[in-house]
Amino acid sequence: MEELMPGVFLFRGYVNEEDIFNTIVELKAETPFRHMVTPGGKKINVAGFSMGQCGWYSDRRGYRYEKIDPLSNKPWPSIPDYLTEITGQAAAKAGFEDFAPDSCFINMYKPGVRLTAHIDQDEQDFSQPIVSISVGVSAIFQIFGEKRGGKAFNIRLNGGDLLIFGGPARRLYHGVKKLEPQSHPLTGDIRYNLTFRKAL
Ligand code: MD6
Ligand code: FE
Repeated sequence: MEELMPGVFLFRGYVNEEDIFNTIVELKAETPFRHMVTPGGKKINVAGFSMGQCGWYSDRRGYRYEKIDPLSNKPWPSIPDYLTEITGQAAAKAGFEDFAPDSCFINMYKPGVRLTAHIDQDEQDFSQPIVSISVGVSAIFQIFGEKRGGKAFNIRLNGGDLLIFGGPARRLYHGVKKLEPQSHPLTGDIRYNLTFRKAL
């Protein structure tokens, strides 16, 4: 574990990508990746869906956590126990003792897709970190600071890496640079990122 800046902890090659890739393949058959829209009506370029007791959702009505998937009218699939364990253990090593995620958002990136700078602030308790796991091709994760622009702190996230974003970093602007075309033995040219949260 490396602390890259206060509240940002990187665990290189911490997870088994194959297990997580298999989980994603199972889940996406039931709960498809979808492009949501912002409250302003813009299509979000990164496709995603959730697991857990609630899922992050965005449409014309705003950003929020939904207990029922508005697309299927069914609850989100549950978070597999092995992922609750891995993320809880890593969080504890970084000093977040009682992290128990109730939601995980799964993002899918194709080449050319980027995630614009944002703050994750739809959760109830900002003393709880977000734990991120990357699978597939690598991407550059950028941390900007308290404002959207300016010079970023760049972190290359590879498949298998786990990142903790908490404490003083929890509400900093961050994003993901445009995905470069690359090839990965499990995922082809795709990157997945899973962000585990305590939302409620
Ligand atoms: C991604 N991650 O890595 C997007 N947010 O694809 C995030 O937006 C993120 O990695 C909060 C905390 C950790 C993250
Ligand atoms: Fe985020």
